[in-house]
Amino acid sequence: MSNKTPPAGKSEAAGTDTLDRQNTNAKLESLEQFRADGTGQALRTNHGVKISDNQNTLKAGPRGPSLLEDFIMREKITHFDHERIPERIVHARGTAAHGFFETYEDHSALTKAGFLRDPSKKTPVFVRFSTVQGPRGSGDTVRDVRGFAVKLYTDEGNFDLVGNNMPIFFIQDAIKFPDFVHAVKPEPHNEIPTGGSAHDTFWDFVSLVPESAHMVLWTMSDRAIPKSLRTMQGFGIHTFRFVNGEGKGTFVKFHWKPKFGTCSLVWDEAQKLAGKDTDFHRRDLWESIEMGDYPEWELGVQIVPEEDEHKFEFDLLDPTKIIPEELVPVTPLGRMVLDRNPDNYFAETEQVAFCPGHIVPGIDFSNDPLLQGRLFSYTDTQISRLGGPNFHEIPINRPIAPNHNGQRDAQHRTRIDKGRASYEPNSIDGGWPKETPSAPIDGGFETYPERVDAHKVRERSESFSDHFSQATLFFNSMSHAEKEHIIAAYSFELGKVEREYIRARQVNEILANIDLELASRVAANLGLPAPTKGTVSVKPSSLKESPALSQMNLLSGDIKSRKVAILVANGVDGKAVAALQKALKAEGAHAKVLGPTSAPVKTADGQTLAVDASQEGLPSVAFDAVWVPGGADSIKALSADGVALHYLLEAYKHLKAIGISKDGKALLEALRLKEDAGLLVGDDDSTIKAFIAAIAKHRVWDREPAAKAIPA
Ligand code: HDE
Repeated sequence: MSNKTPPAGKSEAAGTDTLDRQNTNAKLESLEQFRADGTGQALRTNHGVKISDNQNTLKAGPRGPSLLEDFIMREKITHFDHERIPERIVHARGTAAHGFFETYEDHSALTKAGFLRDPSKKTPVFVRFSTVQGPRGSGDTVRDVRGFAVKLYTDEGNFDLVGNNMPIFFIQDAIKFPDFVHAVKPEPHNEIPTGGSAHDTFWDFVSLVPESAHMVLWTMSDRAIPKSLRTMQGFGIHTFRFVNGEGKGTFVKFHWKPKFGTCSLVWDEAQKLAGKDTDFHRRDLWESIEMGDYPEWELGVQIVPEEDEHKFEFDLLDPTKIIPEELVPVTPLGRMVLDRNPDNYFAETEQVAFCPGHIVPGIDFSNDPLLQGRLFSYTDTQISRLGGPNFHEIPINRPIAPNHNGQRDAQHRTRIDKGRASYEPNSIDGGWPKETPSAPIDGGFETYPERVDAHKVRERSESFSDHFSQATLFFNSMSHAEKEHIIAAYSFELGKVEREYIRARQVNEILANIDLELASRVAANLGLPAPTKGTVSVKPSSLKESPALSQMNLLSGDIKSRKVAILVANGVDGKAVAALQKALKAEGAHAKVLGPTSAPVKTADGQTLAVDASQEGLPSVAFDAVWVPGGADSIKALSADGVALHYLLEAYKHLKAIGISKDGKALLEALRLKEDAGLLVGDDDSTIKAFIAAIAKHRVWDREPAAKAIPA
């Protein structure tokens, strides 16, 4: 053993980190070794032996018993036996994509986080979207919160922003999470319902826990049935803290705003889609990336200086409250683009492990008691889900920053650590790896030195006690149509609750404290007496409305990436089809020609027109709008075809834009549908223009009362 003093090592911050920054791309490339392609390769065992027969087990004679010595068969079956890992307890059903984040400018006045300082840098991201209640195989379009979890592989380590598509949560304290999840998950005796909250245990719990009132209202709103994953907002929910190079802290709330606008399905459409295309959301995400309609969001923050912490009517640490954007606008920081689909669902989407505790220098936590509990839960859950503490070595979880330390061994360790010293301090390995002092940039992580001077208590702060004023604010901020949907959603869900005392408690002790009109309308639908007053005195929010909460105000204004069905049959006007396709393409929308079957049709002038699918194969719920071009024979055929008639009726009921050639008036008459702002008859350019404008409005809301009167 040498007794010489080991050479003094350089500070890692000054040396290796600078180099690492330059080498980010090289590191990303080194991850390539984990992506495998079997093209041109021999079939081999996991240990590299070429296989000569993958059809037959080794047997004692062609009709004899199988032999235990068949290591090839045993390896294959053993691996198969263990293919599934425990699914996530919540957020089990998910889908994900790769992309990048880039900051618009240097935000170092706010934070020293490197990925928010250098506009020339593209930080790789992996984003997983999920539903919460249902298991892995459940439907995409159920009424539920959506997870919106972003892993940013920054040069300074991974930053996971593990949020949802709603800006608040059901409970205020982490200790209630298992209770909440047990209540919302399928009931224990029969494992029903799959993917929904319309059942007794959920409503029992939330009607007993008034802090859930605001979030339950959000889940009864259209936000819980998003049109697609790329038309959802995302939120970090908790108040976090930015810390700049001078050590100054600022409270922030994270927001993701989608480029394609924020919009939803209608309830009947969501329910039908759950059967017709269980994979509706994941398919849309996948296809939009394949087609080059890259989903994009703007990351922004609401900024609250520390000295303003107590200036609000609510507590910044209470996760059941928003900061209305009218009080603190969202400051844009940068943009995130998803431009690559995963290669392998299991290796990436299933094995990705998010943890709100994964932060980088420049970002820190607040004392939100829900966030504090989450910091424990996520690492713990990965240990059982991914089989041990080395889940950070799974390729999708690896940071691109180096991660040397003294942690060793345990199940599934893949790194072969060199050197003798797995402890710190050491002198044998030159003292490496060493601590990096905190610094204005590129320093080691240092927790924000918030002063804490208190008694140890199990208590809820008095400032967390208002559970209703922001729920009322949300309800008051909705458009007429959105309010009607909320009333319908409560009525639907509570209508499935078997115990009447639970329905009554939700109406009288929760809804009546939010809005009496809401409570009495729901009560009437349930056959309960209408409450005349609330059960608690609520100090109303001084803000009467927050327009930023209504999705009516959050559309993109264009029709990029929207999908239009063109219904055709033999004898269709081929030129009209081509003109519409051209006009839609110019707007970035996608048209699909749908025939009575998948076979091509003949146009009026004798040409062959290829169809993309049959009308039955791609139902109206898969589209944003429908167009019926002219051609007397085509119209005649469609008018006598129940599938085509149902197609139009359904699109009408789901408040979609519909364009019909003048030739097709008979179709409308047969269905007894009347022209309106989104049901347009004509063939000229101005009709096409009006059709495009109607699609951009997403739905024809004024049609809703008329649509309700039409048979389902
Ligand atoms: Fe989670 N949550 N959660 N959660 N959560 C999980 O972690 C938990 C909460 C969220 O795509 C689990 O890896 C506790 C709020 C998302 O992989 C688990 C509490 C928000 C995802 C867990 C909360 C979320 C999860 C299950 C209360 C919005 C999916 C599997 C203290 C800000 C991430 C897993 C992905 C997943 C625990 C509350 C969002 C069990 C204890 C609030 C998006 O660890």
